[in-house]
Amino acid sequence: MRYLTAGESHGPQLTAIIEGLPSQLPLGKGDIDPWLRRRQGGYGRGRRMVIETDEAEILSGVRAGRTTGAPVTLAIANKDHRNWTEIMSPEPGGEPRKKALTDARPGHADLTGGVKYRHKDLRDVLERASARETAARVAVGSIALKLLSELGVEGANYVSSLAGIETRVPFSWDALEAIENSDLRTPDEDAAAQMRERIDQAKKDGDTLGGILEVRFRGLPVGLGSFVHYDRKLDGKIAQAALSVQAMKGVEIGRAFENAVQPGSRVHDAVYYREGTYARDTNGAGGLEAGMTNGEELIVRVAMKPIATLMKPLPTVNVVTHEASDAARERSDTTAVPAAGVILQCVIGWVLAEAMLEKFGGDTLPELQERVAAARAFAQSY
Ligand code: EPS
Repeated sequence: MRYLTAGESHGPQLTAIIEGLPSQLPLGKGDIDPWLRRRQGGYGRGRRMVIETDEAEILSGVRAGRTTGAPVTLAIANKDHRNWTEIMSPEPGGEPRKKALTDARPGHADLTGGVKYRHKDLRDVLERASARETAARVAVGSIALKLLSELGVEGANYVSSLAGIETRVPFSWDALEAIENSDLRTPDEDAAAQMRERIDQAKKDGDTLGGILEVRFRGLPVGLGSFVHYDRKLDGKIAQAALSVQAMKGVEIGRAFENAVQPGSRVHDAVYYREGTYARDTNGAGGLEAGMTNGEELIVRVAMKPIATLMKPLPTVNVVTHEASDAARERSDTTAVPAAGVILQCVIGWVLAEAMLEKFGGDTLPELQERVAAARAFAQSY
């Protein structure tokens, strides 16, 4: 299974093509659009989210509510494009360009992307580097999540901390509704209130805020991924997917950073055999051992840096005049931490769905379901 995305932040649309999805997967807009809506949400988002009401158009690969096995094409229109038709036109245009960006924002792709692709209008960089692209990846990932749910796998995401303010209520699968109803994607209302205050202050200060997201999956069969070769290790693939999301800078699987300061006797999860099956009382490994799922809950934590566009800009250099200047101010978000958890669940969901297909194969959903059920039965009786 593979996919490509294309499209600029203020171009006409974002497009994705998925190839290799099994046939007979029940699929419709109703499986995708709620995820796009979730991605747009969260306290601290900017005005672009008021303009857009993201929804996916399914242009191929699905008939009568089921995948056919052919490539699936998805399109998400950028409503804001109507304000940018001339600026984003592929036709040769006049110089100087309107809305040209020359004051590179520290922390964004601007300067390095400009050098690499030899652009002096850094809009040619930022239009694709923008986190708007994650709308396409969420649409794709939502299909992976649908496939996983048909195979008995459920996911969750929540804000573990924002600007150092921690969610103190321990995660529980019963809290999914509370997380969903929270504009900070946390079940801890006291923490949410503090986070809101902190975001309001940052907005006043022209500043931005990062945080830590936690993504979980339960119901994964034993043995997705492999230890036999470096490029088949599932932890490596998950880390790649997480860090490929704009602004993500660190990945932790299970209690990795805490475990690094403890002796092995306090780190590894002892194994027992109870009621005819293997059991563990702890999950410090976060569901992965030697690059394979071990049947425990998958727990991935990801650090997001604050967004690089600051309304009170940092010093930079104008790439045309080479004179000192203030970094460009573009419309942006004070924080997108709550949305980031949604995106991460989708991109990690994709990696898991891919791993399912790699292990179990099959052209159709029923074949996959039979094989996953057989693997679960085997793991029980092993
Ligand atoms: C985003 C769309 C963008 C930004 C943001 C995320 O829209 P615009 O640039 O028109 O405001 O709000 O992108 C960034 C934070 C970034 O650094 O590029 C979206 O759809 O998520």
